[in-house]
Amino acid sequence: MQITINETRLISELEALAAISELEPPAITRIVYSDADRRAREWFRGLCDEAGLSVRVDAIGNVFVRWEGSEPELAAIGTGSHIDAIPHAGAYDGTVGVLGGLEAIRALQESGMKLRRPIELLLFTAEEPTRFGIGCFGSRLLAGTLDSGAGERLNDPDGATLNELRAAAGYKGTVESVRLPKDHYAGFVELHIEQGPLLEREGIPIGIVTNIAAPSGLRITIEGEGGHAGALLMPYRKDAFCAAAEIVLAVERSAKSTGAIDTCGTVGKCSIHPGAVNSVPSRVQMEVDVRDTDEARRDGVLARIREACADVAARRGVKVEIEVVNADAPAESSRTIVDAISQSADELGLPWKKMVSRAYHDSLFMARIAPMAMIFIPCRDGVSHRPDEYAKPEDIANGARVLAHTLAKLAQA
Ligand code: HGY
Ligand code: MN
Ligand code: MN
Repeated sequence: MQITINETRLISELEALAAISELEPPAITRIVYSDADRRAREWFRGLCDEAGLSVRVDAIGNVFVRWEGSEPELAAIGTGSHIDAIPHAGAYDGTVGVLGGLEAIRALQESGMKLRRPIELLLFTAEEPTRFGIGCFGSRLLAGTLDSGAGERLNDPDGATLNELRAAAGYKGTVESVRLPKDHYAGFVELHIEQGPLLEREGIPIGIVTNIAAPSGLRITIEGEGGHAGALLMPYRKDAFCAAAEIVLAVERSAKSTGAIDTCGTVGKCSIHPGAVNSVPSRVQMEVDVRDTDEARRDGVLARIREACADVAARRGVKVEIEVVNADAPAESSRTIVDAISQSADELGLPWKKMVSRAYHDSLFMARIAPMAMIFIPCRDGVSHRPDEYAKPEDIANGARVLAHTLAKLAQA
């Protein structure tokens, strides 16, 4: 049976979704539980209703779009990704996996195929860490790797808790009810842009992810002593931002010190108190992102950052507090699913290569409860998390084709 992806429909839907943003296109901002997030989800729900698919929404907003199989009691095959976007991001991170997944299911429906297993498309709530400081809390709660106390413990920069914000967005039920049983999915496949330059550089249209790197996040608070920028003389200062500057460089130095290309360290967020040009900074809060394909090597970097913080605190007479926001294990893809993807790409005459994902994805947590693998497509210059993020229509359509064939294989197994 012929599985036909409707490229025009898929691209026009990606463009329509890109227009639902807090910012003027091409910049996309779509933060979880924001008005743009709500409008995007309503729009997406309309597409699922048009396709005659059943939709379930859980207590934190994860959306499950189900196409029943001929044996509905069998564990489903899952696919999906996210539509939330960090500030000033692009139109393809996550959305290609959600709308590409919907297109794959519609193509399978239209092919007349009858598959044994149900197929479930997930729209995960909050893959990005923007609002609550931790990425993937939707898939973490589904997989049971985040305890349900997170409902009260996680709060946004304004102090609103996850429970308050999910209730305000209309999601009912307990956070405990989000967790899926371990055997809910027989397999999970996510389609995503590479967010790196390799596929485009090598002219290969399909990447098959064999490993997802181990992410970690730290929140570092530095308490010094503030004062007047003119009257507090240099020898008597405990400048929190100067201490922070040394720690930022220590993060970079620690990441580079492993000598491995897979080790990364970034300080992407920093706030200074009181934040006046003529006032010595008394408090700084920073968020640190450290990741590596090798968990032990990543933990070595975290240990060196802790040592550097203790040294800066002693030398500068400031207090440094470190909170570990997350320190997750890496994930290995399932050989069965990797083979199903490579066979599908071969059937379609599409060259492919196996590769590591240095970005984390909801698949990292779905791997805790199901055999998992990911399909990557090229993105221009490897750019992502920027308004000029771009993927070519034929690459997007090819990704959806490989996904549709892979889902069909797995749903017949
Ligand atoms: O940060 C990441 O790796 C993902 O894009 N949220
Ligand atoms: Mn992202
Ligand atoms: Mn993503």
